[in-house]
Amino acid sequence: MAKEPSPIDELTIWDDAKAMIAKARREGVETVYDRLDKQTPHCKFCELGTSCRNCTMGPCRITPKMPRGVCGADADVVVARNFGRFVAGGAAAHSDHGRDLIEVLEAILEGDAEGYRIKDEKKLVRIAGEIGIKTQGRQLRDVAEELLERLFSDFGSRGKEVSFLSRVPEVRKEKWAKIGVTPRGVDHEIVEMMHRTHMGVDNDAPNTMLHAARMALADGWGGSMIGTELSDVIFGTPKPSKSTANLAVIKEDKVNLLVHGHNPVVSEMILAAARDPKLIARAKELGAAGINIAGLCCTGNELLMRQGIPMAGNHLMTELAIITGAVEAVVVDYQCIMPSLVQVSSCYHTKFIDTAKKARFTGAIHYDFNPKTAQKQAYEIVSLAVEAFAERDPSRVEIPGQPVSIMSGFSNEAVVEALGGTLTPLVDAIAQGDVRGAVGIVGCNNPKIKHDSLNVGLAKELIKRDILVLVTGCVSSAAGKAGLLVPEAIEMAGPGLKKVCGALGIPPVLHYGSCVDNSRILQLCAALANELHVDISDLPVGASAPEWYSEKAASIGLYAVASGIYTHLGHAPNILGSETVTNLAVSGLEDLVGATFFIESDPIKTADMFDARINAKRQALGLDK
Ligand code: CUV
Ligand code: SF4
Repeated sequence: MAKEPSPIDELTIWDDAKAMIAKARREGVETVYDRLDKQTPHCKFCELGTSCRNCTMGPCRITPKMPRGVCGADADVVVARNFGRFVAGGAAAHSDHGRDLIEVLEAILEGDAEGYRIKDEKKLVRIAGEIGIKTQGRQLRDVAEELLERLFSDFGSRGKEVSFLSRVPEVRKEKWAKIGVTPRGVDHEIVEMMHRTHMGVDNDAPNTMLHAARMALADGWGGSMIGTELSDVIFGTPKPSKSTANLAVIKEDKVNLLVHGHNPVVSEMILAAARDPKLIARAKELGAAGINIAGLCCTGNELLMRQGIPMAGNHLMTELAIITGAVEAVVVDYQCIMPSLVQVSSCYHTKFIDTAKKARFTGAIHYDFNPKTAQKQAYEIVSLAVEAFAERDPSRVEIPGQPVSIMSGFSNEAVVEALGGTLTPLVDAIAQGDVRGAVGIVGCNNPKIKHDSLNVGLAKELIKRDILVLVTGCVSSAAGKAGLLVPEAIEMAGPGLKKVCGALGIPPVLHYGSCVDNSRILQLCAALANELHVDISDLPVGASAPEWYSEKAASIGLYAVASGIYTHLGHAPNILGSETVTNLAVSGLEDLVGATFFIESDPIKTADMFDARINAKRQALGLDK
């Protein structure tokens, strides 16, 4: 007998989402929620992390009655290996994205990337200098070429440490060296993890876990940081700007093209093509008022941060956006793109277009996007979207609600500028207690958790307590829709935060970018620690991924902890089958790196935990008596 579908009110906090889930049910379109119902209950062994498929003597399941796999591996070894490979997936995803940006920079320097250029030359020179490249009296091109070589070599296996460790406080680097987690090279650490987790290699759970930390650090201070910094160099460093969010940014009278994925290399070109007068004229010929580019997930964040495009929604809104019936095309690059979007698109007139050789979707229109031909390809893609407008069925269009205003574009450069050129005013505000501390709320949605309930619940609870919130990834759309990303949101904040943000004209929740841009938060923490001559773990800061789902989020969480940042997860990763691994994550790491994970599903209790931690750190710094 088929199960009753879950009541819509329990699935999401948003009216726009509820309206589209109801429409999907009426129209018989399957969504993530239907599939979750079918997959529930999940495999208990996999949930606990105690199933192993690493060789064909197995697969093995570990239980009290069968405490060892065929090879002899116990629950600790199996759980640690599984977690190690899980984090490897995330570190690889961010870092391969980072490498793609180096390749675009290379193509620009070789004159092979029409349409792309170095937009922020000053930043290129600055970051080159930061990693020890001589910049004075040299041509931009020479500096850029050396930077390119250095960043490529950060992926390799000859280095002693990735370049951007130059930003890390010395005390932190000493801690890493002492426990052997200094990240040497991005690919090096990821490959070594695959090696260690082969049968018969690393059979000591804590040892595997430490390597997972090292690999995550190679992501945060390596692959992701390269992704962020080169995106700024090529497409411009974000500055505060206004935009809008939620499904109502999709316009009934326009050609709507949604960009989805993570890498701005494709979507920036799509946006440029959408401004082509010929394409706009053609759209008008077909009866549309124009061409509207809106964002989903992190590609959306990248374009929102730099170009101010509106944000249609986060991870759990991606299917629902198409269900409006008003989307002519979804153009994707890679990561977090549910393969179901091909099926959902086929229920409407929507063209689903993939653009990366390494991320193809059966049933999609494929473009082998590359810097050399990007301009022409982007033109063709937007043209496909425009022509699809003629196929739209107006009787199936329903766009719920009204867009909400948001403010975005808070790079560290922009924040420092807003503060008058240095971080000192922020340090002073923290010292005086107006800003008691800061927490980065990051990561995804997960259909197991009421959509955005924790993301929004936690942000609101923290700003009430004068804790500044920085958001990235899918939490940013959530915060935006909740009205937290505008200066007026200070009305929801505590008195101290209200005073400081009010004076600066900024929101109490700052949109810091996409998932790779969590590296901006790392950099900020390092800069604050350096300014105060302390370690990152001494700062009154925290991180949280309330509704995370992805391997990437696990890597982010782990590099945050390994960098000394106390980190919350709304639900546990699949490690609970090992007491050793679980205890290490939630307490043992404190002694090693000065921070741990904590797992909590209630936003108020989570805020209490951050509060207590921030108080303790403030006292230790002598800020509060
Ligand atoms: Ni990279 S990783 S669901 S889009 S934040 Fe969004 Fe952000 Fe998680 Fe994915
Ligand atoms: Fe089983 Fe060991 Fe093979 Fe894993 S590696 S499947 S535990 S025999």
